[in-house]
Amino acid sequence: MASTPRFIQIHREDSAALRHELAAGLLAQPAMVSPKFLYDALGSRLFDAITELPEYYPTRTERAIFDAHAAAMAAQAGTGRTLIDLGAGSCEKAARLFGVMQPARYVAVDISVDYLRQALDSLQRQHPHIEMLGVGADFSSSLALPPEVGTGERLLFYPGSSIGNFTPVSALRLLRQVRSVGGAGGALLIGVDLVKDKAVLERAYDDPLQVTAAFNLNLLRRLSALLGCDARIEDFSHVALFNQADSRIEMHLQARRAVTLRWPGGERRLAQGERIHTENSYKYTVEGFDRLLREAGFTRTACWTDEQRWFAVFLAS
Ligand code: AVI
Repeated sequence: MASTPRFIQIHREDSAALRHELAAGLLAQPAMVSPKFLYDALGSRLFDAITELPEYYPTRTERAIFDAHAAAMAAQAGTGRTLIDLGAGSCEKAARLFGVMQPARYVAVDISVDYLRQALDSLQRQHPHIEMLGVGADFSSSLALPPEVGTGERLLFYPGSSIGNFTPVSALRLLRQVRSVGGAGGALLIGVDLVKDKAVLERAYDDPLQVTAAFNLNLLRRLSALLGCDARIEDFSHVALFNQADSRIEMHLQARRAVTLRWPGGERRLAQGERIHTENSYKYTVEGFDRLLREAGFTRTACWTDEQRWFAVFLAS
């Protein structure tokens, strides 16, 4: 019987590479910064606050789908698997499934094991019969898991529609890697946000309380800290819009006046109204995402949605 989780840190942050990536993005036309920079300690807290907002429907809608259909999902996926939680964070979403899924082993993957330690320690006390492993890995560029994950049948879990933050080409690449990491008999349980009314979408990403604005603007603090430039929050405003042609919500930071960002070795001038593109959140149709899963090599799929068809959970094997 396991009593303490194990932790393995694979990913090491390379600050020179991060600075290089940030500078290259700022110098691009149009300027962009990867959404991964949104998640420092404050950014992660602001994102947690977003998930509590009435306008941000994805979190509660996905939770309702799991509450209504977890037993059916477990019946199809099979119990006693190794549950691999991609981007586990607080591990809360996976923990809610332990009762029905009865995993033999739980592997929580996040960029840093430090985020996982507390959550996994307390989860282990509540579920001493489940072997637990924390893996610090950045799977956004490539998904590789250490041998300690073991040889049990794998169920990969990727909730929250985080797949929407990848371009469809990168999403396909990640899904192919998930299929290969799952191995023979592997399966994937994934949450996907669906296309809906533009007004509903835009309100979810531009809430009246301005929590999403703070989440986006906080990126400027990260920029200043990592790159050593003096990006002033009051010089920018939050913009969120639904790009119908590409089926994605886009977040931008728009210069309120002409701004020059200077850092050691470079500078970027932004005219008034010019934008830094900070995030895409792709919205799929059920048919479109099913096609993507099949293109990635999954052959059997099942899908559950809420009554309004705002969000979908797919099980693919
Ligand atoms: C993490 N990800 C799925 C969120 C989304 O909806 O794309 C990030 C987010 N950005 C603004 N609000 C929430």
